[in-house]
Amino acid sequence: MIRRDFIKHSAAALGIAALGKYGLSAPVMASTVPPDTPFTLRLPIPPLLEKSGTSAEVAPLSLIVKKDQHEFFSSGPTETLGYNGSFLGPTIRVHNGENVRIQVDNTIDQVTTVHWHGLHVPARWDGGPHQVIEPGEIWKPEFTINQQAATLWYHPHAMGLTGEHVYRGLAGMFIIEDEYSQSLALPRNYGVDDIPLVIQDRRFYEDRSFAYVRSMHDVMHGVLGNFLIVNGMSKPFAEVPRGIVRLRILNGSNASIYRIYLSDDQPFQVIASDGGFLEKPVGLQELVLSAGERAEILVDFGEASADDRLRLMVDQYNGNTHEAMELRVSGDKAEQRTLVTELREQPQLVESDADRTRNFAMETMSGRGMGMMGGNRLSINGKKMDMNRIDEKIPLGSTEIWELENRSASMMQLPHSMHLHDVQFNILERNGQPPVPIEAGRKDTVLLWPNDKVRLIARFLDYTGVYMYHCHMLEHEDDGMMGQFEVVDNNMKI
Ligand SMILES: [Cu+2]
Repeated sequence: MIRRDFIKHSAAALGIAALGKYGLSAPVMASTVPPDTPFTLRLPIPPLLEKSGTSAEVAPLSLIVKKDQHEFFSSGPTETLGYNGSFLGPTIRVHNGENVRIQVDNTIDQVTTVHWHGLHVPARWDGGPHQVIEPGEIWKPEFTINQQAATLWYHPHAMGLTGEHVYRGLAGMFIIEDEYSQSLALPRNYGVDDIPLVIQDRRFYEDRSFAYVRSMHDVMHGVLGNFLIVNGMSKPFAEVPRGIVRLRILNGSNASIYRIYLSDDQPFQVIASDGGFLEKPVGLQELVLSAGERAEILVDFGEASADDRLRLMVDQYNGNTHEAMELRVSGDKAEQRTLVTELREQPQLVESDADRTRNFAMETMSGRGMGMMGGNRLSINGKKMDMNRIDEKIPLGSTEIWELENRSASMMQLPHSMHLHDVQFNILERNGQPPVPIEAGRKDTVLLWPNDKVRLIARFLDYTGVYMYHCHMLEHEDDGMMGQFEVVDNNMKI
């Protein structure tokens, strides 16, 4: 079902691309830099950043936002941004219940923020557009991890700058473990049989600089690239042991929707979605992730012989197919040799839990007489983001159904990827049908193809304050496809 949708909408996207070329402003044509020999360089594994030592005064986890240079091509470097390193950032790993202190030093000459995508934290530490870190300033968030094991991530969220900052390299993984996740028979040797994969696409000019330009075409379709990179490298290889290997996959692209599969259509098991484990593994041969979504999968190399090679394949929704990386079986035996059958009970919120329903129309045209070249192209409920406007007030402790609708004008059929801060939600329905198994777990980001309707349900607990909801196609977000909800404690009013 997902594949059919992907192919159908891919075809539509090719149609749009043609329309974009002639009907709207032309995209910037980045040249094709000749690729280096594929599968000769080892997949970089982001270093772990975690609490060390047990002394009373443990140093905060340090993230330094900096300008740097990174080699995507052997012919020379590209100007980039990174956290601590030259591109992307370390993998932050924490344990549920842990008190986490972080220090973010902004050493670049623009404002930035750090948003913990998928993390349930007080609004003042959420790292949205209100928690600006000025150039030269330091931000010191501190919060207690208050949720189950999951693969989350972090990235900037400054007003109007998110897309550019992520594109230049600011993003990293954020892994939560808990006692339950550590009791499961799952691979957990980071970088060996538990491998983080940040998948992104980029386009470059001939001088190897990023072609990050927001033409009108790019705002509408997102800045898509013809180069696929995994952990900041084009076509790397990774050695995997003979046995069960866990891949934590993040679609960290600005806007691309990916169909991810293995060469020879080798089956795999999906064990986790955005916010934690599924109840049971789901056997699949392909997976669709929109920008911001994550999945954990298990691949069984138990029957493989040393030197067997498998490719991780990624189709972009605009039609490109990539051999993203090579998985090369080593002589080592994996610690984990068998697949699990049960993962974790995940209580679901149901329709009757809801206190109220809200409606959100993700619109491409405002429908208020704006022409094709008009200003208000992308909006939610006809409104563009306004930092000084609270769009929804939500009583603390309440449970709400949010009905999302991708209401695209017939001339401009665009997908969207809706992300809610603060909560993990359950999908009640997609187009009147119950969610497919991999969408039935905890989610914080959901893909809406043109004209899709998704009903989700979430409970707003623990923290008051202002949070964002927005399209995670970052050029849509930066164009204003974002709103603010404030969780309010009515009992505190006199
Ligand atoms: Cu969008």
